[in-house]
Amino acid sequence: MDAMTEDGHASNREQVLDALRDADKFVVISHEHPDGDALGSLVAMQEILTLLGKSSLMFIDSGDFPLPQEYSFLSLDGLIEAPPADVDQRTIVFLDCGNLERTPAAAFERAGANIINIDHHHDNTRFGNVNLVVPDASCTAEIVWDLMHGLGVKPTKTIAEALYIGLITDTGRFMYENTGARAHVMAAELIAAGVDVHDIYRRVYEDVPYGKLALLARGLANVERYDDGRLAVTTLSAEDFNDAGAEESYSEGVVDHLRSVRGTAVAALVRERLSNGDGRPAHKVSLRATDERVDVSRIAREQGGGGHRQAAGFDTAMSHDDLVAFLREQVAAQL
Ligand SMILES: [Mn+2]
Repeated sequence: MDAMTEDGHASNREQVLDALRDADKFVVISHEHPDGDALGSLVAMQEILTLLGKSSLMFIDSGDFPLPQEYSFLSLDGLIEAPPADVDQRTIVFLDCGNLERTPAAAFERAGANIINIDHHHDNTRFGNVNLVVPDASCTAEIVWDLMHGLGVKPTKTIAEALYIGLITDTGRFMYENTGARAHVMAAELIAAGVDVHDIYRRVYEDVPYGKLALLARGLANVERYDDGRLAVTTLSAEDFNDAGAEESYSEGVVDHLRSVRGTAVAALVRERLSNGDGRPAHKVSLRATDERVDVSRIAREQGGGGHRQAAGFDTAMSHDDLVAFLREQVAAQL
């Protein structure tokens, strides 16, 4: 890749390419509540390995279904929802996972596991046997795209569409700070390989179920602003989801409406978990930074979460008042 700002990046890339070439059996896996980059990277890597003649399976936890409807058209060939019987013989490829806590993959953490870790989160814990962490990459799909070239694979339409979805969703359609010339070069190549830009736009950003709009209306109605608007917080309760007829994934994007407001330094969405009562905290907090002095991944890490400087998240059992007090304190400390 052009961006080699990290020590050892080139040798890590070669190590990962060797590991992908040498093994014959894989499981590809990503984080819980997979977003466009997680799913795009998974589907693309699955197809790349399959084209190389490897036996590859793609793991998505059964609890993550139904997938967000905007990605439901992606091909899920090779999907498994539980670890396969021969998991011990397979190399595990983690994509877009900053740490092992953000994956439903406890079953894959075992002694002697051979793990390849491919990611762009700057706070990645380097949990793999081989790690390719490229914080300058706009998305994990961009790293997969680079590896695809290294492996001599030509993008099929499936690969091109999957990588393009990772690219547009993680760059906010080429508008976020992480968007560089490389993202546009990648887009140009994927379009040449068969991506129908308008068709993907319609599938991912239009064709919105009404429940998503109804949930957004609630999210906008519940906004609270603190400290002259520097912190904007909105809340979606289980009742809001129910009243709106919304699925859990429909809250994706709500927080971005708050971030766009003048004077906002940090926007937060606090949503109640609808699924899995397996002892996890009841609320999930998504953070977005608008002020470049603020690193929201630092705030998330204080609570055991993680992410990027401008987008991060964590789970919490705090009361609403305690949570707001915590966020105000953390934002003030960084401004
Ligand atoms: Mn990503």
